[in-house]
Amino acid sequence: MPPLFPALAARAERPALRFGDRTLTHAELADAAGSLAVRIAGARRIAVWATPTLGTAVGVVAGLLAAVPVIPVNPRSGERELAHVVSDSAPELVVAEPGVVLPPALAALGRVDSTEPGGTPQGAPAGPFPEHDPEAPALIVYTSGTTGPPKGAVLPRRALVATLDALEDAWRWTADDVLVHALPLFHVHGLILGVLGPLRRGGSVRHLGRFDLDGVTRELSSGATMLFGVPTMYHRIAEALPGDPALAEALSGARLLVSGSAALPVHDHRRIVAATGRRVVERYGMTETLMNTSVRVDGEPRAGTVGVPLRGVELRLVDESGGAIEAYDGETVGEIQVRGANLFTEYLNRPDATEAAFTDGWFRTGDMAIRDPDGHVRIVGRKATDLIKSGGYKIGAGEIENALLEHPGVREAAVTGEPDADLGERIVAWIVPAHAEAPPSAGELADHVAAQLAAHKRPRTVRYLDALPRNDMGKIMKRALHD
Ligand code: MCA
Ligand code: AMP
Repeated sequence: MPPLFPALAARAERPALRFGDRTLTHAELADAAGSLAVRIAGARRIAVWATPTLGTAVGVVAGLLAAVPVIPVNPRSGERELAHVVSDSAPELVVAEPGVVLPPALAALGRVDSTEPGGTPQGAPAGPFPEHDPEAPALIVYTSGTTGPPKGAVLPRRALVATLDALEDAWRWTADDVLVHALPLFHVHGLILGVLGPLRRGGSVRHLGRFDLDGVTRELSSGATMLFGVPTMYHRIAEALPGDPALAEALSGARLLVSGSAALPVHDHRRIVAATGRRVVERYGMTETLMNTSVRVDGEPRAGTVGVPLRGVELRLVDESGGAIEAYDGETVGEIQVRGANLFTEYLNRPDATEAAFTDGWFRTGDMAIRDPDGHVRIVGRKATDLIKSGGYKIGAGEIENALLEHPGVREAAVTGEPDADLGERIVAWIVPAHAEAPPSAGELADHVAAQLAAHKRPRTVRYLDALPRNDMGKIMKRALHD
C-alpha cells in the first residue's frame, strides 16, 4: 500500500502540526514518529493517552508507521470506563507525554514517552517498517451503545484512506489548507479528520488545546483556512458574532467551515451566514463508518442537510420491514444503512454486536432520514432513544444509569436526553433516592458519574421522584418521565 502520509515520507519541510507553541514540520514529524515507531515496533497494540497535545499526534502516527494498532484513550476517563477500555483492548504499552502522571489502571503497562525531534538525531531512520496490510487494524476507537460499556470499533487502514480521500474530493482539501480546531483527540472527528486528515493531504493543523473564540479568531486571521467543530462550538460562535467583529472577519476569510458529530440547527447556520457571508458545510459520520455524506463545496449550499453520499459510499434508506426505500421525495423516512471501504471491520471482542450491526453487508446506522429529490440526505432522528448526543459526544443512557445505581444514595435511576440550545441534548438523571429525607445532591451525582465514566457523561440536570413510571412488565417508561 502506498504511504499513508506522502508528505511525511517525502520529508517535506512545510509545517505539519502546531499545538500551542510546539510545532513540527512533516520532516520533523517523520523523525519524531519514526523514532517512536522503532520503540513500539512489534507490540500487539498500544494505548495513546490522548491529551490534546503534540505527543498524542506523534504517538498515533508512530503506531501507524509501525503498523501497531492504536487505542486513543480519553485522558479524562473515569475509573470504571478506563478499566474497561484497558481490559478489553489489552494494550502492551502506553504512549504519553513526558511527565504526565498516568492512573493506576495503566501502571502495569510499559510506558513510552512520546518524543520530539530534539530528542532524536536529525534524519533518524524512520524504518524500515512492516508492509502495511490495508485490512489490518490501524485504530481502535471506543464508542458508546445504548446499554453496557463502550465498544471498540476496529478501524483498518483502508477505512482511513477511503474516508480522508473522499473528503479531499468533497471539500477540495489540499496541501495548502491549514486546519484549526479544538476537538478531543480520542474520537474520529478530532483525531482522524482533524489530525490524520491534514497529514494525509500534506497540509497542516493547528490545535487550540481547548475551544475558545479568541483562538479561532487568531488562527483564522493568521493563515488558517479551515475550521472543524461540533455544533456546540458553532452555536457558541453564532451567539458571539453580533458582538465580536474580529471573529466575524476571521470567519469571513476562511475557505471552509465544517460542522459534524451532531445536527447543526438551521438557526445557527443562518446566523453565521448572515454575520460572515460564509456557510457552514455539514458532513455526517459515525465512529464505525467514518464519513458517509457531506455537503460538497462545489455544490449547492444546503443548510439542514448532511449532503450527499461521499465518493465510494453506498447509502440506502430502509423501512421497518427491511425493504429499501426508492423514493427521493423529501418525506419518506427510513433508517440509513451504508456500505463501502470507509467501514470498520468489527467491534473488538464482540462478534455478537458486530453481527447485529450488519444486515446483508449493510451497516445499520440507527439514524433515521429522508432524501430530497436532488439526493441530499436530511437526518430526522435516531432509532434508539437511549442514545444521547451531547456536545457532539455519543453517550449511552444505560452506562450512566448503571453508574448512578452504584451510588449509595440512589435506589432507582433513569437517564434521558433533553433538548439543550448549547449542547444539542443535555443529560437528565431521574432519581429515586435511597433515603427520601437525604437525597444525594445533583453535584455529588455529577461528580460520581464523571469519576466513574467521563466528565462529558455527567448529568447536567437531576430530577427527584418518589418512583419511576413503569409498565406492567416493570420496564421504565421513559416517555412518561417528560410528561
Ligand atoms: C465539569 N468538569 C468536570 C465536572 N464538571 N470534571 C469532573 N467532574 C465534574 N463534575 C470539567 C470538565 O472536565 C471540563 O474541564 C470543564 O469542566 C468543562 O467541561 P464540559 O462541561 O464538559 O464542557 P462543555 O462546555 O460541555 O464542552 C463543550 C465542548 C465539548 C467543548 C463542545 O462537548 C466537546 O469538546 N465536544 C466534542 C465532542 C466530539 O469531538 N465528538 C466527536 C465524536 P476543562 O475546563 O478543564 O476542559 S463523534 C465522531 O467522531 C463522529 C465520527 C462524527 O461524526 O464526528
Ligand atoms: P459517534 O458514534 O460518536 O461517532 O456518533 C455518530 C452519530 O453522530 C451518528 O450516528 C449521528 O447520529 C450523529 N451525527 C454525526 N454527524 C451528524 C450530522 N452532521 N448531523 C446529525 N447527526 C450527526
